Amino acid sequence: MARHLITSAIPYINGIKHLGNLIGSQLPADLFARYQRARGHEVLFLCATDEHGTPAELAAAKAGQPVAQYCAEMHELQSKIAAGFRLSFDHFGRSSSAQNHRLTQHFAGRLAEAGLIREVAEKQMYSPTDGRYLPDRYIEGTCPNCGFEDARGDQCDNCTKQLDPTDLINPRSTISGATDLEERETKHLYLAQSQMRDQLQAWIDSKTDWPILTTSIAKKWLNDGDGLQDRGITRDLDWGIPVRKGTELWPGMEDKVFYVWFDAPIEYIAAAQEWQDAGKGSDWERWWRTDKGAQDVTYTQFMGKDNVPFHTLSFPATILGSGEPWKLVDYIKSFNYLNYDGGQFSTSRGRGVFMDQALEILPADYWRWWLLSNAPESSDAEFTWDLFQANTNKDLADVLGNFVSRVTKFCRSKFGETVPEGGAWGDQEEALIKELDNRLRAYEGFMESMEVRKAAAELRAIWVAGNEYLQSAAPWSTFKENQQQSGAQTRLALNLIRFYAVVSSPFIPDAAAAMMSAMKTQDASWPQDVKAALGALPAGHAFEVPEVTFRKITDDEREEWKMRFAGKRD
Ligand code: B3M
Ligand code: ZN
Repeated sequence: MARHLITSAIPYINGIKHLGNLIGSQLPADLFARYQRARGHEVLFLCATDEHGTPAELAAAKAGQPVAQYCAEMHELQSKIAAGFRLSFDHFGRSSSAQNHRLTQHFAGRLAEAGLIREVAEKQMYSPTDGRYLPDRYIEGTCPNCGFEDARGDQCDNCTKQLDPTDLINPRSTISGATDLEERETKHLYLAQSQMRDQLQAWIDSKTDWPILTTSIAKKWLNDGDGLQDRGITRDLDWGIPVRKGTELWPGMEDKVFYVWFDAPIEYIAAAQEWQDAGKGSDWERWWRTDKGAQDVTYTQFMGKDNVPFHTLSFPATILGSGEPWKLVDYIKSFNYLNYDGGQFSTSRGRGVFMDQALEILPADYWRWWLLSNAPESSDAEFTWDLFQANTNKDLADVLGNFVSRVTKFCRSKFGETVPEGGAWGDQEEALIKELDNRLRAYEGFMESMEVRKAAAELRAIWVAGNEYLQSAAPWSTFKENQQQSGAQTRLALNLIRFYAVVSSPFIPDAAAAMMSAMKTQDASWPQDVKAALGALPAGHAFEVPEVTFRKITDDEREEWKMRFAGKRD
């Protein structure tokens, strides 16, 4: 039994995420976690809300709430919505937890002892209008790298370059819009990533099996030296983790907090402590300390491409720099962006579908299936209502749902609600089993290597093969001449429903559970041998005809939703 530590990028607390965010990290991470569990492996799947930094402060101010209260409420909400999508986190933590405070301060202390933290007197942007410094998202302007006009003080969303507020051309305050900004001198802590350049380079170079999307971004910043400029890890903000050297105060840093991107990845570790402290598990170090069992762990991270520099350079610099035996990531699966109907999802303009709205209009499985089978892997992908309707109606309603309903209804009408006996399988059944076997092994391969679209395509082909078998075996015709043979065909088809439930459960867990319950079985063991698996429900085993597994999306609904989610005009 292998052991898999799996983390998804932790979503910012500043509101409900859209479907593009969901498919960029949490959903594929869940797919992988569910798959590894289904294969009998031990999994610790962690996520959390990212509660510090300017995104949190800005959103709380907008909501007119104290930040702590805003974060607590929004965490509950995000947690509820995640459950609605059946994201199977072992723990959904909070980066503002006491555990993360301690651990972040601990890492800072270790890094300081290792001589990897410098105190730098530097110029920061100060806004007299706002009466405060403007770090990160409190400031926007034109990206010096690509010319994008809405680059933020911490990063350009267009070219992914990490920025400092002073880099921006024509900067403006996002609080007041003020442009009369001035540079003022203040002291901050810098992580000396540049001293770890060789170590990081060697580590990245050793990752020859990583997706090109991941390594190309890492190498881009390594090779032009950019990502390894020493980075400021403190900020002039009220909300955040107070700057400490371990448990000691840090002279001169009394009014400052750690930068959100310093503490956020540390929350991956803290979430395991929270998981244990919440009584959900024990021995968190077994997952995170290579001197305490984690040397046997395979650690996989999921994230959108804009998060890659922080996970390939900054966080490893923290881990390696600590000189302690923490587990480093083994594989980073990163994603491109999902666009919405010819443009981008936009939170400010309410453009596109957000996670809560999605669940209001359709069950989670529809979204899971469409998003995963269209995951933005090799390039950006696009959500359109036409595609969504066409794909889900075909794959889920016409192929899978129809199979389940036809087989169970036919059996009920001719043989009753038990698996029929008699007859034997012949060439046609052997051919189907052979095809299923080939496809299942291919599916497993794609799931192992996290090729999400290819895995979905293979799963779809597995469903189609059953439908084609049913169509050509036609037990309803056979029944007229040879009831025994019709019974054998129907027995296979009923067993296929269980087989489909098991192999499809990582993608569509609710439908899979409904299929299992209709087949009145709890045997969710992964099919090692397809033929044996198709004998799991023996003659005489009772079942029931399930409610409609997947209803079709109508043209009226499609048009209504198109309008509803188009967003306000600028
Ligand atoms: N919260 C950005 C995002 O939600 C950031 C990820 C942190 S991962 C440690 O895309
Ligand atoms: Zn840019």
